[in-house]
Amino acid sequence: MTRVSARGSGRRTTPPRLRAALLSIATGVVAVGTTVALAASASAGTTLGAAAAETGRYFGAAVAVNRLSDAVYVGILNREFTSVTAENEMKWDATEPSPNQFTYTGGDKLVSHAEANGMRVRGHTLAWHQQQPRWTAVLSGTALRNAMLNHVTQVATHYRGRIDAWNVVNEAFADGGSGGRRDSNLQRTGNDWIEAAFRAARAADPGATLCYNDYNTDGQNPKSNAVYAMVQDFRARGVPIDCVGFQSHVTAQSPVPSDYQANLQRFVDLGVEVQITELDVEGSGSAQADSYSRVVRACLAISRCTGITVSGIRDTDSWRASVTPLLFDGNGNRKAAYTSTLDALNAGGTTVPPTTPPPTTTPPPTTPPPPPTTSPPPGGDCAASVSVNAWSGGFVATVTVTAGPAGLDGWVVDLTLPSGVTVTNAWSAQNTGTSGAVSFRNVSYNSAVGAGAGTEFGFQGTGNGPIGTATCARA
Ligand code: 9MR
Repeated sequence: MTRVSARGSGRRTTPPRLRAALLSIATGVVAVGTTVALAASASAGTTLGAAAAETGRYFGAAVAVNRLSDAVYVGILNREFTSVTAENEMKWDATEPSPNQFTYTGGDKLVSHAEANGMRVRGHTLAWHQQQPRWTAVLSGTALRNAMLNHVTQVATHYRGRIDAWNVVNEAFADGGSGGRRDSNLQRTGNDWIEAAFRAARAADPGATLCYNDYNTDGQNPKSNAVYAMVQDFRARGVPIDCVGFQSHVTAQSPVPSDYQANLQRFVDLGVEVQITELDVEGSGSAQADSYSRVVRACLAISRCTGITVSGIRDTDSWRASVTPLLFDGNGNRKAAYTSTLDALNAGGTTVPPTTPPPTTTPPPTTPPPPPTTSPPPGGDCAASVSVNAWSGGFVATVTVTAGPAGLDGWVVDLTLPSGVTVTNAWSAQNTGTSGAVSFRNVSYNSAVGAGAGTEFGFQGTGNGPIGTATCARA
């Protein structure tokens, strides 16, 4: 394992190449003094990645796997960048084209390329209203919630230990002045879907920095205020969020706001780190160069702004190619924006605080998934049947409560979990206890169940089953 880190601040450590650059700078300072230290900095700062490393930051790019066969593209990537973000390869449509059938071909190639070249990986993205597979379109309610949580868990588990930061949830807030959530199929599963996704991601990969990522949040405005309120609430309630990603798509209509830095700072003051995640700037020449420089300087002024990612390499690689938003032209030549970015990185700033080692974690067990368990059919007040979707080290359980002939107005389901199994998250029921004897009580909307009818709730956990038999009683 090459990386370790503390909760909430660069949870994994620096990859080998970056670490070597940092070490050589530190050694220069200690052993030989200022002159040599400057020489080491000057030499280290001839690329974006090395210049950012001088202050402990990464400099990354969104990468499309199908371009890894382009020698010019790969040459720039390997020379300049110390982090990669999957442009599309880790999205829901790419990784789970059919329900519970996962394909990691593109994402795995990207991670392997990054690891072979000492780069970090930003995972993008686990839960988003766009780029979902077709099959989610017919789902809603508990079924969609379960599918989302299973997706988060499976993908984060697959990449556990190899992802520096995950964009767990992407673009969940509405544009404009409403200051509220975006309406989406995920939002309609209940307002708590975002925290459920973060809890699932933490359980699946405890070492990854977990980020909420959005656009049009670059200054203080109704949208960023709404994200701010969510982060404040999550931190107060212990929902596992470590980071906020600011996409920073700069256009003529949406220039770098004057309070860009102050806005980053107020999020840092909530206890999260911030990252610039999809930076690109419409335009050309000195105006474009100046905008890049302003964003970089703002990040470097904030010690817990831990890295910057641009949303591609050459202008022609961009999803907005027509507005030439990137640092290299279509031929791979450095633009004025490249020089201003490099200069801003080399001008220095705050240093990202050092990280501390994570708690020791036990390796994931490898026993087979537990079978579904069922309680006796309803003869009395109610019955509970459990179906389990398990993988090595974790599971999602869906429980159906079926009312007996008299119907129900309140119910409780009891389970005794085997040693090593812990409930991390429940939905459509309130749990008491997380291990051993655990009870799940109805929430307000599903207390009443008609005679012979059923209602569903679910929970997610770590460890390996069997889960045990569920019993249901009138509450
Ligand atoms: O760069 C991505 C592009 O290749 C895709 O066609 C596009 C489809 O939505 O998504 C682009 O990236 C998006 C990113 O994942 C999230 N922020 C906005 C970007 C544009 O939608």
